[in-house]
Amino acid sequence: MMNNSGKMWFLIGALALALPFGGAASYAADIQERSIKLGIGLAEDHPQGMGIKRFAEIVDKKSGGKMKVKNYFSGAIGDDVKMVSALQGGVQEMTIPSTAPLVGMIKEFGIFDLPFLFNSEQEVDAVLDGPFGQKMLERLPAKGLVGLCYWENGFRQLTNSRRAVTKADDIQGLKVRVMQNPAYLDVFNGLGANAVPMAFTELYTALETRTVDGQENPIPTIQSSKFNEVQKYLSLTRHTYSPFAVLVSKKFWDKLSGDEKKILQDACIEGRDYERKLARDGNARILEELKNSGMQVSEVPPAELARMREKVKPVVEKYSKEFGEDLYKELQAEIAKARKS
Ligand code: TK8
Repeated sequence: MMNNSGKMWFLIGALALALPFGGAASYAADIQERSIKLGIGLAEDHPQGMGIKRFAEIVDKKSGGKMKVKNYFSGAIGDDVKMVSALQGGVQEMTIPSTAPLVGMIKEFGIFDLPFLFNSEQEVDAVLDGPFGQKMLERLPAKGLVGLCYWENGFRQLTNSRRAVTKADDIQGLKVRVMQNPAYLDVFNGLGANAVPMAFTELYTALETRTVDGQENPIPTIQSSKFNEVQKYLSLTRHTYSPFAVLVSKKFWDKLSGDEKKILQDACIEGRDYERKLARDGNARILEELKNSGMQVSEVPPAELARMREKVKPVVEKYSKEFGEDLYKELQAEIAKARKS
């Protein structure tokens, strides 16, 4: 039994613990000790890597130090596909893959891989952060995953070790690694490449040993994965925009209280704004650094981009049907709305 002064000290002690971490609100909240393993494919100095460090700090702070996020970088605990299945199995709590590797499981996510959909980041944000993006995330729980929000991988650019690609025909015959889904494969074959699907974790070696000639990824990824060491030519094609989906294991999510869920949800949004800003503010500087490191950077004239678009038209038609014509129309309508505003 506690006496009165014991009770008082107990209360003061509890308050002293709660106050530095946001005061009365977190004192009242239903938060338990949680440990969250979060793995990504990219390196620590990529905006995504810095984003997950920030995410961990936010979760720590909001939970009064109870929820701990432990980060793993550079595919240290598996590639995207492997980590997604670890989430489904409940042996890993979080990962943030590009949406493309999810397509084997939820084919509709392939809609984001259709080339030349988005023109600007403003359109991207409007669609992903709006009802369309949300609707896509709602497909995840049926597969044992919960999607919190979208971060930025970015507009993808083509690199290779053989020749400067400045026109559509230059892609002809290049062996290009693509993300692991059939739409991506067909798009690059449609552009004239020999497309080779491969996990991102194997890509550096494949480029180094010239198992493939090229690959395509956003500028920050090309740098943080050091592809400039093994790729001479970079073409500014912006052919697709890759979102990152912030995923939580549903098995883990279902154990969380409302307060704990809200912490992760809010931290996803704060982390997103931070990560997107880093990626976007860094693009021009990183491109300069890539040039200075010896990469030859080529612009691709609008007329040639239009030819590329023309070449892949049949692929887009085929897959927009496969992913659902209504879904595709809805996406187009959302983009058109964003374009006007
Ligand atoms: C990182 C991947 C990567 C993606 C790819 O895990 O596979 O090319 O762009 O960033 O998600």
